[in-house]
Amino acid sequence: MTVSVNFLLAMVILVLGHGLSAAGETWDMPVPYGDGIFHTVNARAFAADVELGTDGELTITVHSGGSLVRHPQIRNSVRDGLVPIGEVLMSRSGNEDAVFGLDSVPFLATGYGQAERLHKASLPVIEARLAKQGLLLLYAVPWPPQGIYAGREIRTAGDLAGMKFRVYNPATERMAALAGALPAQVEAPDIPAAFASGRVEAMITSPTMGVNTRAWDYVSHYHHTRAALPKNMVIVNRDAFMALAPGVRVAVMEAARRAEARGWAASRKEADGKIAILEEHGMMVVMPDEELMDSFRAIGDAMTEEWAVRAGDAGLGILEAYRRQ
Ligand code: PCA
Repeated sequence: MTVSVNFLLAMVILVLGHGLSAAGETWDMPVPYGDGIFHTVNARAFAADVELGTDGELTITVHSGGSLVRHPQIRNSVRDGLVPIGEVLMSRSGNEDAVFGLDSVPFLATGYGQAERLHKASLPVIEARLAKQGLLLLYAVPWPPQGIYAGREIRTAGDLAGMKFRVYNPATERMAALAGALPAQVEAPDIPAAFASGRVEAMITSPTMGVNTRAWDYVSHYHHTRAALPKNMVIVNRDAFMALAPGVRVAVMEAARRAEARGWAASRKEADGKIAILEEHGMMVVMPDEELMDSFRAIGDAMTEEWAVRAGDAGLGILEAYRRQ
């Protein structure tokens, strides 16, 4: 009898003790893109790693597709501590600070090797600018190279003139404007509706996003221009991060390191398979000839110069470091 009372007591303590450790902190993590997108899959794997690595002391709940916070508000929500952590497209903030827009300057870095070097060259400045806003960078992962979707074949950038063109950051807006197109900022979850309503008729984005939004329902041609590899970044509110126990912080950083490696590897694998899916759905996939590339490179060169002027000395330092590597 005594034994069984003790046993029961032990069970109660065990359950309570487990309850206490399981009742660690929970963080909401808004991410802008949908569940099928590899960035979101990676964010969920990151959250699972954190859960495991902290023994349940920190649980991160990923809210996809802008469901908790819409993309335009995610950065400020993390900065202001409304949510502790979130994912954003780094180059959305390119108007506020040119350095955030560097990875989207067209034709500056068009492959993964270049994108990696550009990221490394810009990382110290990016981290310093984020720190000024009370933000820490946990990891950053590029989208696959950006191509152009349209309802007919584009032979030169000038063919975009007059087209209502979906853009997603200041750099794509500028690129569209320089080509004579009519840029319209449309958030990713709204792309199908924007095409369906005629608000836009062409866009620049990755093969990933083309498949995710069923581009074949609205346009016929995909041009694999590989204009840039814009990155998503996962940022955390520094005060929220510093409030975590030291061991939890270490586990979060380790999960972030793994997420970055996993994300780059996943991104590298995306384009070929997604382009094949576009083709399977009847889209014409255009590998650009020199004329098309030259016309876009001219826009890219102009934008690189504009970027350097806006980014000042820090920007020149980054470009030099990038070109030196
Ligand atoms: N997808 C995001 C940004 C770049 C990309 O490939 C988008 O289209 O919104």
